[in-house]
Amino acid sequence: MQNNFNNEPHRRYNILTDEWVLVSPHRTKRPWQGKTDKILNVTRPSYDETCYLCPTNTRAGGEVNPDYSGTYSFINDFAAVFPGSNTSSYKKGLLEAAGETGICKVVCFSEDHSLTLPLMSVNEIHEVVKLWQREYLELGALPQITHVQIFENKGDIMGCSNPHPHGQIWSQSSIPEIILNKQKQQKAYWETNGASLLSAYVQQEIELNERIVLENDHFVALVPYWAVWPYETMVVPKKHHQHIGQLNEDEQLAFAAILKDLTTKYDNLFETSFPYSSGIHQSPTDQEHPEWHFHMSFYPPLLRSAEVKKFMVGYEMFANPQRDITAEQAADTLKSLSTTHYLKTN
Ligand code: H2U
Repeated sequence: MQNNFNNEPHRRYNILTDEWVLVSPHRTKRPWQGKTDKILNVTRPSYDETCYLCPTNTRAGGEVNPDYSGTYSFINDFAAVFPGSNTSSYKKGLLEAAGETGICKVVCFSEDHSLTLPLMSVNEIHEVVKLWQREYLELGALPQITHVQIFENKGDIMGCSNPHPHGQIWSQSSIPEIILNKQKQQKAYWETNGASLLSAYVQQEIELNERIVLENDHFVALVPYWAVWPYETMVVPKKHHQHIGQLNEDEQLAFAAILKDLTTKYDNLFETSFPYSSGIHQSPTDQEHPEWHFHMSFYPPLLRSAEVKKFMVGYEMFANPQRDITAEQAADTLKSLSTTHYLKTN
């Protein structure tokens, strides 16, 4: 490790968003007398008659779920955007607004209410990957859709409304800001170098081997050099794929396998069902985007234990993101953890 980055404050550059993060590793020594969040390790039944997402149950909007097994997706009953919204654009002086349409979906990963991704088999996660592929391709093919955001909120401290294993997809008529930033950076690199920014980055990370947490034939999982969240990771295909729809069968399985191992390590870190928001960033669907290299990011909020959460407040709200432990320290910790789930070793 060059310089004294494990002990001294420094800033790191995010090549994907053109932003900086302040790293202050010496601050991990400060005492914590603030808020703690008790995360309850409850075991859940495979079927819960009060759950909106379990098979055969009636959802909040009155629809009845089929008796599904495996994955199941449906249009969100409380969608943030919907088709046919016809609010027109508005501009008066400095005030500006624009109408937005889209389709929001809920994707159940399994009929089994008690599961989470790390507790599912690779074959079951493979079915989730195939569902994400189908949804991305089908929604992205609609003329009014230019962007498809796949994500999961896991754990109630991440705002997840229900423990049933599920994620969401918001597809919409405009391309959101974070995606536009990442697109700009990747396009500039592509136009100058004729190669994908993330291919070059992954190559460098594999050579250095300081932040790689997991690697298989087709994917790496690493703590990005510019990580903001304490145990943030990024899962990247080694091959330059613009979107998840391009993964062949072998690659889908490798993706499922690395997701299982990574989320298992997360659970093992504090021996709890580890909360996070994860999301897939990939090519918008308005036109061809050769510069895009798809990747999935995990942003977990926990810092020191299952009880102490990182807050994005103060300096982070007013200046720019800041972290305490370095990306290398986080990667070392994650690397050292088992890929056998702690609930399956007892
Ligand atoms: P979160 O757990 O990430 O909040 O996702 C659950 C989504 O499920 C949420 O967006 C939707 C909510 O609108 N939902 C339905 O569409 N129907 C229901 O009956 C309950 C929840």
